[in-house]
Amino acid sequence: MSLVSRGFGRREQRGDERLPPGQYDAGDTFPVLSAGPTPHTPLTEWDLTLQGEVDGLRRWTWEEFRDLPREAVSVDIHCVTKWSKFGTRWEGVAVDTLLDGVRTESAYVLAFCDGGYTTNHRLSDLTDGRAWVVDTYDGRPLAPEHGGPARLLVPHLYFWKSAKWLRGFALTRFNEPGFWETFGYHDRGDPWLEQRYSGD
Ligand SMILES: Nc1nc2c(c(=O)[nH]1)N[C@H]1C(S)=C(S)[C@@H](COP(=O)(O)O)O[C@H]1N2
Ligand SMILES: [Mo]
Repeated sequence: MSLVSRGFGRREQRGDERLPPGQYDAGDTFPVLSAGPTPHTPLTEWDLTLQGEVDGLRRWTWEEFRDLPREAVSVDIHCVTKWSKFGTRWEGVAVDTLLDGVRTESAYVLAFCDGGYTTNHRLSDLTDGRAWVVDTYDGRPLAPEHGGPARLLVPHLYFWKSAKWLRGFALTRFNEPGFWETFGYHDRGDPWLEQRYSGD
């Protein structure tokens, strides 16, 4: 077996059990990856809605959203372009809190955003304390380029599943691929199973 590092000019961090296969530690950097321009929706026009196959539309204005029970989370994040970032600190509202009292037959969710980006999820990936709508990063209001005023955070899946500039969720009975999922990325995107592209 060769001891020569494969490293494509990047530090390889073997042996760090926080790194999913094929990923590297981005350290203190926090790359910005956006498919289009950064939207700047005024908070007075912002709302978050839960729609689709639900027993009734739910809608929160910015102030109502800010009054919901909040949680602080510290999580590792993993981008499909292979950087990972450890111990990122966020605050926001658990998706469980938004779904409290909602009756639905849906097993799928399409997250939608200002700017038109979408990403699909199994509802089960957003519940049981595994997903949040976050509006602060590292103790400060979430910067627009990273998805402010609020973004979805689903740290157990590749980071394209964490929709920036989130405006709501459409609950759907059938799975509808989102933006990157229609361009050949994996439907679920579990970094530990290295589900980067459809077929992985
Ligand atoms: N609305 C929206 N959300 C998005 C994206 C985007 O282009 N638009 N890019 C996704 C991708 S591919 C990644 S890796 C992360 C990047 O988040 P960051 O820019 O905060 O690092 O946001 C995801 N969420
Ligand atoms: Mo990404």
